[in-house]
Amino acid sequence: MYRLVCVHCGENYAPDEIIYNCRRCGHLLAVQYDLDNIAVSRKEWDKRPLSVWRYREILPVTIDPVTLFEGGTPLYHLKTIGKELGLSQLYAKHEGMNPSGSFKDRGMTVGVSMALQLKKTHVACASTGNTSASLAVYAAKAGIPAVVLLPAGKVALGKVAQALMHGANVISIRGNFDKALEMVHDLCLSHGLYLLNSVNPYRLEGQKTIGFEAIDQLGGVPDRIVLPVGNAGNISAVHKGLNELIELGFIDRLPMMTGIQAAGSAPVVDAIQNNLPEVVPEKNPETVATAIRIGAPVNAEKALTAIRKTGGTAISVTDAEILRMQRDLARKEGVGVEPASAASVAGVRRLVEEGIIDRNERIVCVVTGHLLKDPETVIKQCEPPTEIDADLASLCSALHL
Ligand code: AN7
Repeated sequence: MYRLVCVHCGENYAPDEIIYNCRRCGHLLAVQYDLDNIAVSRKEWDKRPLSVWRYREILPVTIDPVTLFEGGTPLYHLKTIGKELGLSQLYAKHEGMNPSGSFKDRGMTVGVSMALQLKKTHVACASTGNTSASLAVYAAKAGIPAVVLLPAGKVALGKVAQALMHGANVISIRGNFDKALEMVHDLCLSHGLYLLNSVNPYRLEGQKTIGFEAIDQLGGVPDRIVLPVGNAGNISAVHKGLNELIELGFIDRLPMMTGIQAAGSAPVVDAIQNNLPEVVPEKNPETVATAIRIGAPVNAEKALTAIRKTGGTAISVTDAEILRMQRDLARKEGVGVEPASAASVAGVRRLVEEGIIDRNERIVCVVTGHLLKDPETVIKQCEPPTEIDADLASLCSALHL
């Protein structure tokens, strides 16, 4: 009931072909469903638990999926930060509440299931951290080996810990993420491993369910969805999914897709702000938000379309703005996220200040990963615990009582 279609030239491929780029023009492929002939009903969906698999009719997996109960993440109303910004309808979808602590699990439950469906025996990815953690988790669940390539010294501690503990073969390369992706892509083509970066069209199918869930939780389409952008897979996936809901007649408009990047790593923002036809890669991306330290986003073409077609925008925020919002989310809302995730809400603050966001908008920020992913960046921002002798007098004195 689906096929693979080149996002650029429209060339078709069979769903069981192991292919990541169009043979005719080299661009990426997307999954296209025969939506007229798929029996889906919103009523049926509403009966199922909120999760990636609620939407299984428009996912490519036909076998029993490799699942750890991903999705169904909370949508929090950010009352305090919203009030400060004059936004009464500001929400955060906390993707850090997924099994491995990031939104990547939505992609990996589908991607690793597809690896088994396509009879692949080995999986691989390059990663700024979360993709590797998630792949390690789902490969463990599936019982197949995983190879992950990381940029040496630039991956947050929690993510490396996960990739190692869940048993992936973890390789650190002396180079950045963009180089690691190039290498793992070559490895997969030459040695037959199944590539599970966002060039894999099936993985992104899982990620599109973030948008579906947000609409189901809100009871309607938000005016704007704001996402941190690295490789630009997630913003593209959410947009693709919402277009499918339009085609199915389940919704009648799209939210303004809004992408936020870190100032030292912002090629998509440059392309949007300067109205460029395509993204010019940033050779030396740098930011405290290591998850989105990506200079050559492979899904940029789709992301530019998503932003432009929906009247959205893309802006960058500085590391200081990101860290300030990470602290505000933690202390004013009880929402613990990693720096890249705080970028989406920091971007909203900036867009409000610049007068680009209308205060009546209903806004969903996707906060992509959990606070515990990057404990080192957290500890650096906080005062150390007060150490005292183990007696009540010392305790009272430490508490100024
Ligand atoms: C927390 O793990 O690219 O724009 O290799 O970990 O879809 O790339 C992570 C990306 C946002 C950006 N927030 O999403 C990887 C990786 C967090 C992330 C992004 C990432 P895309």
